[in-house]
Amino acid sequence: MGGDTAGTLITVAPTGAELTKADVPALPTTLDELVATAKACRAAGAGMIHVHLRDEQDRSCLDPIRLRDAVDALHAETDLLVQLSTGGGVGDSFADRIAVLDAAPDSCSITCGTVNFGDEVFLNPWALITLLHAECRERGIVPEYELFDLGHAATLARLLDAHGAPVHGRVHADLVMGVPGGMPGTTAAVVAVAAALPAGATWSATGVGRSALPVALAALSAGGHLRVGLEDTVSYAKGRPVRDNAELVERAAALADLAQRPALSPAAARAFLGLEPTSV
Ligand code: KMH
Ligand code: ZN
Repeated sequence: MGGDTAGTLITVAPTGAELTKADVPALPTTLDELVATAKACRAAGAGMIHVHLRDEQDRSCLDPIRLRDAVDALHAETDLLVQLSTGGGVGDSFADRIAVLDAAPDSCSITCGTVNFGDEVFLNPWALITLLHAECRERGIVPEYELFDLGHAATLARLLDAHGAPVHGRVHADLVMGVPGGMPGTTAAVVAVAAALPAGATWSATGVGRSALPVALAALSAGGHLRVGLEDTVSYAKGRPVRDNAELVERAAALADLAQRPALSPAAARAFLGLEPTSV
């Protein structure tokens, strides 16, 4: 299944594109809040941050200048790997989603197929997937292939067969589980998707909502890595809202310690994903 590293890559997804600050006050929606969140999550054990930005109206924002500013600020203030979302929100155009790469992140998400997304549809046609994959290789950006369904693992295999490996040859996927319309956040689904990945691929998993803990525990036991954050989970336990993103990273790091696969530092995460060490 891949992913048999001695440590655990913990990615924090602090904001997402769907929840509102009014509903979830702990959501970091300004650049200052994002940087403060990144520092706290770094201290708690995160190695990478998965970034969505918001505009003044709290909507998904793919403004190229703001994205560049965010990547620069996160690199200046932390040593986290910076992963930009090319998924954006369901209403974002393909052109804007592709232009995200101009901000030169370390990594970006590439979702490997269309999926029902609650009452909406998250569109990821083959042509968009192949274009993002090719652009990432051209620009030296490490993709993280987002899989919302078992069929997306088949699309990832097809992509690598037809268009070759990503830059540095490392294939890393992220299983996003429990989205209404996607695969369920269950141990059985973790095992099925992990088994369907291309040989040698590594993977993280995140469970939306109440599937957060079952998915994290299943992922650790199956050799996978962890993504946590308010993008996916707003309840820490039944009836108890998450305090902030760092609380979710702390819990993930504690689980990784228990599994005797402690959190990878950003430098170790960089090596794990095949990226060159930073010069600082
Ligand atoms: N906001 C979702 C529609 C990604 O970041 O690449 C898409 C998403 C996936 O969050
Ligand atoms: Zn995302």
